[in-house]
Amino acid sequence: MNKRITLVFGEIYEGNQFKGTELAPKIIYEEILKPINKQLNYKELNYIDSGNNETKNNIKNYDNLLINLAELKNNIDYVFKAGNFPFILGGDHSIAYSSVASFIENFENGSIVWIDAHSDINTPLTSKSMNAHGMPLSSAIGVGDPHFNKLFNKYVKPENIYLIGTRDVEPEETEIIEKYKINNYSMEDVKKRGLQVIINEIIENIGKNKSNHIHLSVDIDSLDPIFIKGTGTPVKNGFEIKDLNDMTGRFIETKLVRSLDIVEFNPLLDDSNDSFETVRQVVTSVYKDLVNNLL
Ligand SMILES: [Mn+2]
Repeated sequence: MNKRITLVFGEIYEGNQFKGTELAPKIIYEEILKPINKQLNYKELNYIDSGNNETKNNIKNYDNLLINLAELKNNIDYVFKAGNFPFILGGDHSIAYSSVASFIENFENGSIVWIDAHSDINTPLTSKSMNAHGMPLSSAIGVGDPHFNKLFNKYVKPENIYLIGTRDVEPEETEIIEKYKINNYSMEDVKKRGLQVIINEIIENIGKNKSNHIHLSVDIDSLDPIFIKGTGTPVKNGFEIKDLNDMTGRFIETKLVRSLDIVEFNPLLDDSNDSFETVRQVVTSVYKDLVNNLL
């Protein structure tokens, strides 16, 4: 098979409250992926830029975000059309409007595995912060902001969404999760039932729903803040790095993963460089698993 990974940069910060996440894609590319790629002696790694357009109207970044997310989606569409694997480097989690929209257009009945401390399913009616990175999943199922919904030509079936590691979910989000029967495996569930049991159950359910395709969205704030200070909305009681790497590995081994995001690393909030080391471990693990299993 001649499939190859194409990196898609989502240089976007407008979905969250801090500048900085727009810097992560280039840092991850230069400092982490280029060296691994050399080590693996793997084909040349291509990338496409998106998200650094000038702001016209910065009111809650609405217009600017829509322009940048549309560009990012086009770039991901292009990677799929070329028969390649889009590996999307955020950016804040708003980049997932684009990655999920493109994925679901390409893969009918696809599943979304969302590893995150938050459920990111607020709507403009429920959100307190009005930051778009807390809302992509509401648009993915067609109940979010009407203009952001329009990024989607098709919506994701709510029963095909799997949240893992949640521990900061607002009551209004819980209502949406319950109303639409979204699968929510909280951190409490993970601790009670065990991570492997939950991963097995998700993989089994994806099979039962005859969904042969997965988009994996990895928010770095799923990790415990001990490992990742360099992120805008850390929440305690998160995953160990090893657990996150095991988890992404298990999903990638199914060979059903068609696209993948890594989001919310903010180099400007990383005062000790420890967070960068964490990101290096996570990105390296994911990249090696992709190269070994999919290509
Ligand atoms: Mn998130």
